[in-house]
Amino acid sequence: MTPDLKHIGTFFDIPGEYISYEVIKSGNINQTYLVKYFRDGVEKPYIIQRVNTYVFKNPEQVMQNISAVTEHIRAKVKEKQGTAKRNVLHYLYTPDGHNFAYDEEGGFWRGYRYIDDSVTYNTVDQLWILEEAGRGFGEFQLNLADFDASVLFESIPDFHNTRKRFDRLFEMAEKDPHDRVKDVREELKYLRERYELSCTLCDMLEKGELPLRVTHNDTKCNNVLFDPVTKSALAVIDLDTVMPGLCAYDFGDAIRFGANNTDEDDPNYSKIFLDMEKYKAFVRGFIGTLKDSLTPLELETMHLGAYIMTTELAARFMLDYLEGDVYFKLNYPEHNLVRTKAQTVLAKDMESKLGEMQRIVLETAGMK
Ligand code: GN1
Ligand code: MG
Repeated sequence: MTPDLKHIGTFFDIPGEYISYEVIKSGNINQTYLVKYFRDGVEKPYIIQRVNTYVFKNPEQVMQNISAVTEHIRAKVKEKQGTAKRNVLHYLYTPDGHNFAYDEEGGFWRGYRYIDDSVTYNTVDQLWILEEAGRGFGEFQLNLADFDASVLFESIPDFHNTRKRFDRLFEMAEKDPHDRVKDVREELKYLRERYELSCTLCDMLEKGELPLRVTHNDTKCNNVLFDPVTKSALAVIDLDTVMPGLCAYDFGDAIRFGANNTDEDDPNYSKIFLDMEKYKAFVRGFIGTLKDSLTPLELETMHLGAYIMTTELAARFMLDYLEGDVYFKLNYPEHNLVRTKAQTVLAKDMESKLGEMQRIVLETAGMK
């Protein structure tokens, strides 16, 4: 069912004449639309999103986080470059000053101006894109290094608490409400065997061995906007999950997604492996940018973030499959099953490469 986007646009008083919309397919949680208006003789594109309030229970808090983080980055970039016009998003405001609006059915909407001529890359086969995405996410973290994390709400509690994620999965596997455990026996066994390894980073965080930073927490490379001409990263988007977290989670999720040889949900499992050239390219950009701001232990454990983000997501996809597909959007009925298997295959491949992965990070940081 398609909502009336022309009507939604009126909540934000978008100037000009409504022309059309198209559905943006990427993203597993929110519904995203590219909406076009005609103004001053040209087409003006906007992104309009309906936020998934099953996932984000308190969407107004999410918008407060986004606004605080966006303004902080805007000021930082302006200080450095004189202008931040194309480096942060401009959210749409309602006449009464909110950066969100509810529709008549209670749906939660927000929007922003599309940054002119910016592009994203969904699958990455060119190494410069990965390196530049790494630099973009690295800069993002540097820009937030002095941000007061205490003003942030936890938009999804325990988002990367791997231990809790696994515990929830194992509980659901006991209940098996949809009789689906039989489809994931092998993957479940693997995750059980790797439970302690997967909890390494969250245990170190709990013991205070790793510092909590303000992190993005969902660092797919299609969350970086690029300038197609200069080929540089312009802005980091999808700030719904900006929260205190570990640097290794941002590093790891980006590797999990971007350095996979294929799509994260490729049903052709034989194509799935960690491409070490892609890995190196992202490390150059990300670690190259952040190395002086990280502790030796963060650098020594960074590579584990990639493995852990992969087993954690395998556990999350599996949990959703066992629970009856309530969280992630599906393109077909077995989508969560395929995603679970694909992430498990990737984790197994990474496991065999952990030594080399660590060596590359340390070498790039000048520690070897
Ligand atoms: C979800 O919707 P999207 O693509 O931004 C999910 C991430 C997962 C990702 C897997 C809030 O992100 O954590 O890594 O799918 N976001 C949330 O593709 O759960
Ligand atoms: Mg996201």
